[in-house]
Amino acid sequence: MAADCIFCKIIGKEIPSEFIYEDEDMIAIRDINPKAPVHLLIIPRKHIRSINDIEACDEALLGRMMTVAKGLAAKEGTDQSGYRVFFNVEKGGGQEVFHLHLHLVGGFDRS
Ligand code: DGP
Repeated sequence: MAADCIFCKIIGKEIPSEFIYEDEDMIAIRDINPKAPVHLLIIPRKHIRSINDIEACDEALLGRMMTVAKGLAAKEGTDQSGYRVFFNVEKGGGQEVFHLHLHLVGGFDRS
């Protein structure tokens, strides 16, 4: 846990937030400022600043984050219509919260 990290505080339940999903390695919450009808954040419990800071020992965790994203997309009903998964990396990449998180954005109406 990192001091003054909002996502560490959410994970530690110091700040209340509904967990859409949780397991021993990660949680998922709804983005407070959604950019689409479905906008989830998949957040590892381990404090990693950004993709720039991942190590070989994190490879399995990152892979599982993708599998969880796929499952959540199906649960949210956006698996067939389509969705995006992405990391913002550091300020220039649009990152605002410096605790690694995978965005899952979907539910677009492209009909
Ligand atoms: P990024 O720009 O990739 O660092 O995305 C951070 C996202 O986190 C941003 O879309 C807003 C969201 N966010 C920030 N603080 C909170 C919070 O306290 N609760 C929730 N649910 N989302 C938050």
